[in-house]
Formats: sequence, C-alpha cells, structure tokens
Amino acid sequence: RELRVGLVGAGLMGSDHATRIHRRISGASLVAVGDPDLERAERAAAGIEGCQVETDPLKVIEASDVDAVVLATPGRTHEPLLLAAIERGIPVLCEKPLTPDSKSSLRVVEAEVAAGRRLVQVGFMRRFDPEYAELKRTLHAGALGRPLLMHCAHRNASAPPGFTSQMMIFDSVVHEFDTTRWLLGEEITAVSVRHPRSTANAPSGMTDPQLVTIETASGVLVTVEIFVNCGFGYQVRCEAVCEGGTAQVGGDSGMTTHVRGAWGGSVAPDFRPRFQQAFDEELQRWADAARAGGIDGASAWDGCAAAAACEAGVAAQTSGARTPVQLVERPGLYA
Ligand code: ISE
Repeated sequence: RELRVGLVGAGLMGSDHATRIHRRISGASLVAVGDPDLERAERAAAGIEGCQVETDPLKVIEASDVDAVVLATPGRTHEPLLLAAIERGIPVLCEKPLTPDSKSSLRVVEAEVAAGRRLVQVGFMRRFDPEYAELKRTLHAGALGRPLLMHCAHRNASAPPGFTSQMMIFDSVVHEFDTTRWLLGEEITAVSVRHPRSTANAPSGMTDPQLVTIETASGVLVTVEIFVNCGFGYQVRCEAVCEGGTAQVGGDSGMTTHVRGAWGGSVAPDFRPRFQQAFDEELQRWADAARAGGIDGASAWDGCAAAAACEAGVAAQTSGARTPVQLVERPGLYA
C-alpha cells in the first residue's frame, strides 16, 4: 500500500513539500495538511484528491489514515508534535532544526530511546545534495589526505520578517553544524562567533554577516560566513582544505550567457531551487524507509548534537568567547 503522508506546516517549505509528495515521490500520497492558517492549508492541499485539511496539527498526527508525518513548522513548535508522533509510533521527517536548543532536543531523543525505535529523521537535506555527497565520498576515500580546514559561505538574499540573530545560528548555521559532523565523521567540540561590520540591510538588533568558527574533536577548524541579507541570491559553498589538496562544492553552475560584450549566469533566489534535487532525493528515500518502518538520513541524535552546537553558538554570539559544546553520551539506539 502507498504510504499515506500527513503534512504539518504549509508555509514556504511545507507547501514545497506538498507539491513534491504529490507530484514526484513514488509510493506515497498526501492525505492531510495541517496548518493553523486554514487558507494556507487549503492552498497546499488544492488539487490533491482526498487530501484533508486541518487547523490543529495534532489532529493530522493522530489521524488513523495517516501512516507517516512530514513536519515543516518553525523549530520552536517541534517538540510536542514530535513527542506525539513518537507516542503513536509513526515515522516523522522533521524539518531542521529538531528543536532550537539541546534540552528540548534531548527530551525527543529520550522519548525515542524509551520507544526503542528510530522514528524521527531530521531534514538535513544537504546530505542528499549530489555535490555534498561527492565531497563526503572524496574525503572518506582519503585521496586528498586528512582535512585540516573547511571554509563555508551560507548566504540568503534576505531574511524573512521576525528572523533573529539567534536564528542565524539555530535555523541557518545548523546546516553547517550537521554537514561538519557528517562530512568529517566526528563531533564538534567548540564554537566561536565574531561580528564584522554589519550590512545596513539587516534589521535592528541583528548583526549580519557573522563569522562562526567550528572546532572538531580532531582539531579541524571550519569557518562559516553566515550572511542572511546578502541581497544578490541564495548561495551555499563549502571548501575542504586537506593535506594533499582541496575540494569545493556550491560553485556557480548552470547556463552562462554572452550578450553585448558581457557574460553572466544566475543565482538561485532561495533554498528551494538550489536544493530541489536534494529535497526530492531526501523525501523519496525517507518515504521508502518509512514504508519499512525506519529512517534513511539524519537521526534525532544528529539533531540533538546539532542543537548542542547551536546552543554553544548562540552563547558565543553574545559572550564573544570560544564556547565548548556540552553533549551527553550517544545512546545505544544510535550506535
Ligand atoms: C532555512 O530554514 C533553510 O533551511 C535554508 O537552507 C537556510 O539557508 C536558511 O537560512 C534557513 O532559514
């Protein structure tokens, strides 16, 4: 039988996933959409036969005709919804962050350990991006020698209303915390944050860009320029500097034009077109795994480790100090 998916959250990401599940994910169908904004939920469900609409997200998670859930609401709302899915024993693909801080993320991990099953997958979609996957294979193969540094740039054209300085860490740099752990296969031990001159295009109370330095257990340093009001488009780059060479992903790609003595190309406007292939691959592999009762990507433990790094990063934003990451022992369920 097809996997009957309930979607919670019909904003920018959720509505993109609704279209994706309906049109491009085989073996799954969208049977319910929940969003407190009824009109937004109805827009996401429009044209999808039999898809129910709810304004109470919990009703989607508890619906008897829902086999699995995609959670695409803001990170601060995730904990009770995740606990409800775990309680019911159904797979859930939770958009990052798992939760914005390590205590609440740990409560989700503890609930999953108590349930004895890995039901939660966290939407760190860069793991499914072809370039990032090739970078991981290249580093793992060892031909470049040991990684020493990584340089990342994470640029958004503009931040949505209500986006805060702390969200630059737990909603944006959370991706680099996960890709650092995933690419290098080790934990993050400390985070530092420096504040250069800020763009005049940032709202008051936000310094933008910020320069984050991530330290790993083996001593690799990862610099992350997070710039959420860069103005020109959506750009995500990562360069690994190793003993025997470098490898970079996220360079300019696609069609170039030559016209009236000039040449050029284009920059994605936001994360949806830049990572469409990654999202499609992520949702297809998640749906296939969910039909078998499992997950195929970042676990709740990965979400918890990233949340611990976020917590250190948020503290470092204001203290200006190198901040150690406080992470508990990894439970056996995630060995
Ligand atoms: C957004 O939620 C994402 O996950 C994007 O990948 C990231 O670039 C953006 O900064 C986040 O707000």
